[in-house]
Amino acid sequence: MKIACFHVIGSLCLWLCFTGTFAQNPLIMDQFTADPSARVFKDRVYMYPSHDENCGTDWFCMKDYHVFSSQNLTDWTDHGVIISQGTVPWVDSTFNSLWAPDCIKKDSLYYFYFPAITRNQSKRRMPQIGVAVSNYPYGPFKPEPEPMNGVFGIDPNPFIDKDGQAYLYWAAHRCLYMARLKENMKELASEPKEVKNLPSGFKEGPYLFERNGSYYFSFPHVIKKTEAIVYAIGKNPMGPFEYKGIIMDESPTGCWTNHHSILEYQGHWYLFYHHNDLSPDFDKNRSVRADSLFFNEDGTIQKVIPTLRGVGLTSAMQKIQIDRFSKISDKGTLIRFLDEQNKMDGWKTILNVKGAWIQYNSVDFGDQKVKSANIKIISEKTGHIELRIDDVEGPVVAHIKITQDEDWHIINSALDIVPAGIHDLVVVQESDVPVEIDWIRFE
Ligand code: FUB
Repeated sequence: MKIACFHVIGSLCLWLCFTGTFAQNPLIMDQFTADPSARVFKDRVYMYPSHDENCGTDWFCMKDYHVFSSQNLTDWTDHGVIISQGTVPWVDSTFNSLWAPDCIKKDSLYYFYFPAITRNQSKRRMPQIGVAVSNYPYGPFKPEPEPMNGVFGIDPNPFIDKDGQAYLYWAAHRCLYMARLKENMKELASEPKEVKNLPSGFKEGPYLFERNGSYYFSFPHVIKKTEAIVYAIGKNPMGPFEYKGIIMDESPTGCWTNHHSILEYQGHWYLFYHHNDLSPDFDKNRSVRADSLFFNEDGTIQKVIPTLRGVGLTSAMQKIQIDRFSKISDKGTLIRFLDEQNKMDGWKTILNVKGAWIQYNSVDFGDQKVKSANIKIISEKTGHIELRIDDVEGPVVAHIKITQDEDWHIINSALDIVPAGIHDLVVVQESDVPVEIDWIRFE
């Protein structure tokens, strides 16, 4: 799972970057990304994440922002850097403090909101929130010379209601705040007001959206040890909001932060969030993910269970990274990094014993065009695996003889049956010979 990217010339990068093919979680594999604010602009999803780096300290290091976009939630284009701390007049770039951003369109302009530590503060080092404006969702964005007046804090989230009134939500002092925005989207039209009646405890990263006349106010909240994502519902963008519960439990991998956005795209709802998939030992280097989100009939939100498979279809003719599985056998299947020293190379699947299996859902085989399967594999002995569809007991698509080779090699095998349309793919170990699989691709 690698991405190639041409050189990006500052914020002038428009469509210069190669389109990667990442159907799975995490969505971006060539850099650390966090705090995804996903928006639909002109039938395309644009994702504005923070950009984590490892600067050798034990804290966040965030110097710039990229924007990514996708039409199918599978293939993501990196449009390059849209804002860099050194080019924003009011930002103190010794702090590497470009935390969670968001973007919204009003009339024909795109307003990008971002927090940072400002220059010219005497003692207080409280971040402020600034705005940058563009004619396009992918930039170039022109930052305002000064941060917004009176907005001290992080994690800005703009919202425009159906009547055209705009609002800004943000986090400060472990609490959440809101205010109306002026027509120009750059100034507050009302005094900041704390969002009340929320559960006690650390809160940040607010995200407000409207559905069927209800205003969903969602936010990361430390209930036990780390951040869960929770929500409240109100009848007005300024509340009051009634607390409703958890959208996503705290990270099973121990990532302390989570930060999200929720959007409807082509009739489906999605939760964008982050975990620390590519940096299991340092949770300040995070990676964005997406999973489907569903509502109950009464408008409440069903809990989202994080998956590796993520969202979107994977073409059978792309490299199918089966380690981003949907289901896995109870015994005999392991997932490991391909190279512990280069984690961005991704993962491999190890099928250790006969009967071990792994399932990868929603593979698009198209219109009966595929004739054979390529599998990138390592095996110390000869053996057999089967490719099945739909289920571990489903029809056998290919019975593949594994040749012995301790180096990665590609085996090509003709198909016994030629699937068409969308199927779940299952790889089943048919011998007691351990095999390591990087990817499978049909042709
Ligand atoms: O990315 C830095 C900070 O971590 C964000 O601003 C918070 O929401 C948390 O995700």
